[in-house]
Amino acid sequence: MATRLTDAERSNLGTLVPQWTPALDRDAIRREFKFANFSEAWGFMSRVALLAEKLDHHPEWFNVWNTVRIELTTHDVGGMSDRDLELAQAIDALIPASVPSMAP
Ligand code: HBI
Repeated sequence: MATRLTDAERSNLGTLVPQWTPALDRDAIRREFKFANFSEAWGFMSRVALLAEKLDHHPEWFNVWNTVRIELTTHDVGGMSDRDLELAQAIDALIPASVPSMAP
């Protein structure tokens, strides 16, 4: 069961998920990723898809060539929840180890 983010968590997003920004038009967080090419972007999306299935929480996303934009929100609570933070942190943990062009 997802829990809607509290006001304290909302004002602390910069610490909890520093790479993600609040969407301006809805109650969601978003992050844009740039890869070396489409193949790398698609490989990343495949890894995120497997992760999402495991967590039973799914991204809304958009891809053009080397760019992937992800938005996370929770339909079940009508806005951002702890499950969005969990998925965002798990996605961040995929980077950079599994993405050659994003390795340090
Ligand atoms: N993914 N982003 C997101 N939001 C949800 O509310 C959600 C989901 N994946 C599965 C899921 N809910 C299930 O718990 C069912 O409600 C379908």
